[in-house]
Amino acid sequence: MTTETFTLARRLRAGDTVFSAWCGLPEPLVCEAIAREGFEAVVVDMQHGMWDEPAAMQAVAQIHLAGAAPVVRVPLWHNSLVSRMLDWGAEGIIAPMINSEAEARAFVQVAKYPPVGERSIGAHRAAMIARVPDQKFYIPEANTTTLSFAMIETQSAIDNLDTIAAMPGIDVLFVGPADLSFSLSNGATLDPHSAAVDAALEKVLAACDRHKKIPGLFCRDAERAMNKAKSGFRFLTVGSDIIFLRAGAAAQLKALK
Ligand code: 3PY
Ligand code: MG
Repeated sequence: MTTETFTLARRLRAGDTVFSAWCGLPEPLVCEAIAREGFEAVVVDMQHGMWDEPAAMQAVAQIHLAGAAPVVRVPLWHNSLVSRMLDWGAEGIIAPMINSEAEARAFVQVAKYPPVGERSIGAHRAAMIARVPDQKFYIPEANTTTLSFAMIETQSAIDNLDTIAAMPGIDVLFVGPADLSFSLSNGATLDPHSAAVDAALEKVLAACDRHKKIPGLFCRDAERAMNKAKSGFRFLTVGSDIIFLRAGAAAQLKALK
């Protein structure tokens, strides 16, 4: 018996492109409703979103039961949450601001079991979510059935792209274009679509190609996501729950005028 219900890693490793939703509102039902519209993955954003741990644990289960892959972005420098969220059934973990080889290694230590890292044993909830009898079935495959996303969002990360991408156990280089634009311009420009960001995206694609890693990108809308999927990015997030909600409310209000 295998963890066949974990589909995201298998699909991305096979070369598929996956579009994901992104949720910051701390309500599992919002994630479930969005997943049920047909998104293939949903990110629970514990960095800038308002999630606490019990709600995030519930969201992971509800996203999975709604047929999408749950991915969690942990808060900055919260490596202890990485294996916790994997233990609760996340198929992928996004770690913000991975700027150096040492930070990539520290992330892998908690995200992957030996011999790749030192993730601690205790995946009882993940085994339930994966619908296997117990963790003995989940653990041997977990290094390949779950994904580590290193966020590339600073000048230092761009400078250290090759050592981050080469790190065994880092599966995805996931670009945060807002922080990246701010860092590349030394705090002068916040523009996720800037020419400097686009140039850095080409470097990320090339590093992924060299090191056989999966390129990912945060996008504010479907147009940008489609456009960047064409250039080679394969895990693309589209908007967010709050963007969808505000756009829906604004459109209805406008129609009343
Ligand atoms: C960024 O663009 O910096 C992100 O982290 C996306 O949420
Ligand atoms: Mg960011």
